[in-house]
Amino acid sequence: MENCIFCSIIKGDIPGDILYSDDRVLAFKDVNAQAPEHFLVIPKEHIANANDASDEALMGRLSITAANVAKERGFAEKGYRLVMNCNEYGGQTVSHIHLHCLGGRQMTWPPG
Ligand code: DGP
Repeated sequence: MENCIFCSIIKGDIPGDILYSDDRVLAFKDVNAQAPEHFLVIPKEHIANANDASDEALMGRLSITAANVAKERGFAEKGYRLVMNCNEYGGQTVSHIHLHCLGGRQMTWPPG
């Protein structure tokens, strides 16, 4: 989609620190890391947010990819947090659905 920063990363028009890529999803480091480990997993098709998601296999692929990348990077055993923000109250700032994976430190609850 035009003017979508994550679509531009998928196309290679702007650089991303890519951790994993396959036919349907891409994982890359978050530019504004909130933890020692912080990456995003996105679908390669443009879906704005969780309200627009309907492909169960694709949504599952996002989670499984996050777990696999966390394992590869060596922080899965200690644990991590998966977060998907949706729209204004969820704090979503980029309108291309993405799953955050945060790890490498103790997380707290409740989230802000
Ligand atoms: P959210 O607030 O849930 O919409 O998270 C969007 C995240 O995307 C935020 O943590 C920062 C990250 N981000 C925004 N622009 C870029 C970019 O150009 N490159 C990368 N790698 N991450 C970005």
